[in-house]
Amino acid sequence: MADYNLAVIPGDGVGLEVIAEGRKALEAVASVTEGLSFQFTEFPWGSEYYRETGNLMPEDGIEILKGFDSILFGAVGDPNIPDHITLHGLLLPMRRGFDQGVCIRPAYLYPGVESPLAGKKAGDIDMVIFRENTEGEYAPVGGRLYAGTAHETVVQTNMFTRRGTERIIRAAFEYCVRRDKRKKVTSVTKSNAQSFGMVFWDEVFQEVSADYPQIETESLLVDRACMDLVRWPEDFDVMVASNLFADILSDIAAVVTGSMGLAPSANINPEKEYPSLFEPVHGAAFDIMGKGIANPLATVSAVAMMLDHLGEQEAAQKVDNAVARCLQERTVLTSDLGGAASTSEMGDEAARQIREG
Ligand code: GGG
Repeated sequence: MADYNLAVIPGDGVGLEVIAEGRKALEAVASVTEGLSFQFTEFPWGSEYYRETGNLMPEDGIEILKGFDSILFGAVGDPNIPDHITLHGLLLPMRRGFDQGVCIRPAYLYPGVESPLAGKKAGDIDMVIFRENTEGEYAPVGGRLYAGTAHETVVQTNMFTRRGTERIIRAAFEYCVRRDKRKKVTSVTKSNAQSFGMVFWDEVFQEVSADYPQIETESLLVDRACMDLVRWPEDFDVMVASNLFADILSDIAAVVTGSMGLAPSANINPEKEYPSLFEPVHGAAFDIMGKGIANPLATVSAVAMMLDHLGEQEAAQKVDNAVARCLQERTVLTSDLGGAASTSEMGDEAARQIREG
């Protein structure tokens, strides 16, 4: 048990709405857990800050955040600023600056939640996606020449390092060993087309898998993996994929388990040299921002992942159980799950469940 120093960055759009509920969950769990407390420092970084200063975060933003135990992040994106400016100005510098190479995205079909896929029962879909988080297709490597001319030339290069590739694949296997489930790791690439980077990924997957003979393995092309996520999602246990592929796969996984509003994400610095970052998978959600109807449970589940990473397993379990009870009881739910509750009513219910659990 300890007093944790948390950096809170609500960011943009519905991020501002759901992060307030994430804080409520942390305050609730602290109130029922002996010796656990949190100090919050909130940073107003994001698109408004960009309009005022020309940057999404201060130049020394990474330095400022370095001393915190963890970062709770909302969302980034603005209808009037190009997405590549917002994403590359705030979230990606933190993932790279803090060497958060391991991104963990669980997707579980909870009791009380209906999948859009026919015939799926609670627990049928239960997978954890491991996303390489600092390189691959997100590497800012490339350039643009002769802009606006007939010779306009654009290069965007994927980057795969042995360190980054082996680290994420090994993290997926290690997690699979600890997880009390089917014990299979699926690697997803497109090595028939991407004959350098993804062939390399497949080779590293083979090498690492040799250290885990007790774990079943499979390698799928990304198009096949997308089909299977929709037609046979129960076949997946732990998946591992590159930065872009795993981002897309985790959106499909979130939707087949009932809602983007339930999907949490942990951006982990495995060596714990720097703070890790916890966020909902969803973005700023321009279509519903400001309406107070976003589902905050993805953020509450991200809070549980943060507690687990900090070594507060008992507190993490209290928060996870509270989310499961909210969904099973179905008395207070946001509209994505068929209810009529506001974001803050849903957050209050999660906090009540944590306190009374
Ligand atoms: N809460 C995360 C967020 O703001 N997501 C927006 C987004 O586009 N993220 C891209 C990514 O995670 O790679």
